[in-house]
Amino acid sequence: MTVTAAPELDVEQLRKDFPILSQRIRGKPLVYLDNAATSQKPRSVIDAVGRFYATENANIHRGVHFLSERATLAYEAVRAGVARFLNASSSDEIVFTSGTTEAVNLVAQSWGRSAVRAGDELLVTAMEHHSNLVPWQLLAAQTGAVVRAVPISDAGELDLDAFDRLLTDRTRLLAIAHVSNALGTVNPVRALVAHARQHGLVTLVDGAQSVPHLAVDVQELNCDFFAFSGHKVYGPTGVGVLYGRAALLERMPPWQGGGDMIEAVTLEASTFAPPPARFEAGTPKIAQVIGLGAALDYVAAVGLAPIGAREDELLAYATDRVSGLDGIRLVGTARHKAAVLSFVVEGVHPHDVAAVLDDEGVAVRAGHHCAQPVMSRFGVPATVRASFAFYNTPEEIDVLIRGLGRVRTLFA
Ligand code: C6P
Repeated sequence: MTVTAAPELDVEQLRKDFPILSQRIRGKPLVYLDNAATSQKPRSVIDAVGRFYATENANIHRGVHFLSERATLAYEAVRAGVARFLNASSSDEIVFTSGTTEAVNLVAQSWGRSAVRAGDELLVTAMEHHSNLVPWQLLAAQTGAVVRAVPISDAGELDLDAFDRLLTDRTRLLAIAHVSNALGTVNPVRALVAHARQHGLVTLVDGAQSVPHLAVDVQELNCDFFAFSGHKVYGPTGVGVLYGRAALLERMPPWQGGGDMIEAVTLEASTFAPPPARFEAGTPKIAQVIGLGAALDYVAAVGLAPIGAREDELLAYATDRVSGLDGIRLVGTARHKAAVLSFVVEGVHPHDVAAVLDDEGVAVRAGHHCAQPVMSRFGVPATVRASFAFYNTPEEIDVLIRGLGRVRTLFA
């Protein structure tokens, strides 16, 4: 078998697609290294949303007039596009949500409230974002179930022996991040999902941080649910996706009631539409979905393989340069990582580091990254996190390194 290397991207040219990147911040060129929080948007996405409002805006699934029909077709075409993007077997398995957070809450409240009983166990990992932890804690409080977490090693990898030990005959669910937002670890989700399914568990993969960097095939992963957010994959805020295996979605009750999710309503009772409409109560995020469609088209045109390859190079370069600096400790040194470099500077609070970097035009995130259990595991209140997209450059990483040098001088 011959392995074809991913083609090189013309990054200089591609950067021109992102109007925000040419800005100056505090008089310095913007160095945007906060892509795990949200990625920047290409012109095609900005234009798609603007064009929708300027020429196509109408509510969907409700009108017989021209605009409504056209908007409905456009919205449903994106659903089909998302199904192709994730390789779902049908677009009926794609539910639009406001983001990963809402997708996980939907599963917890719909599947969870109907399937989980007192004493059942819900297995997560110690590296989950709060969005894939708190909804399960809420479900546990509502049902009497118990949340258990797979511990992580000093490198930020899952303890797979502990994973085995934590699977009991009471475990009902595995909910796991594909890629950790705080550590960058890429988890072996395919193997873990396979193992969990052998034990009869329902499986949910939080793909918020994987979808922008890796090609995802939900049939290959064989998970029951997969969630991601549009805004981290070059799309608008306010829209996300829940993939759900048809057989499960069909059995799940609605979690929110309102327009568009019903079949028939009387004053006494209602019957409900089949999925995915059952889970999309109220006027949907129409313009955002259109923008998400444009974002996925953009990603397809650039290519996820070259995007991932480029980001791996950036991460390797940044890891090498940052670890060469005195007084810096990396948090998260897993063998398989994607696009995230978390670290602490000895004796300097991460917020101070980020403020100095901001003065240099460098945008990073400092804080607990909505993953407080990860911070506790590594004994730090917070980290500085530089996170990369394909449009970043080694020269931008050099600016980060110079900024960190300035931190050392200021706080020596
Ligand atoms: N992480 C970060 O800076 P929403 O907010 O619903 O779009 O995504 C939530 C979420 C869920 N899972 C993971 C792994 C995530 O990284 C995020 C969002 C951002 O790391 C904002 S806190």
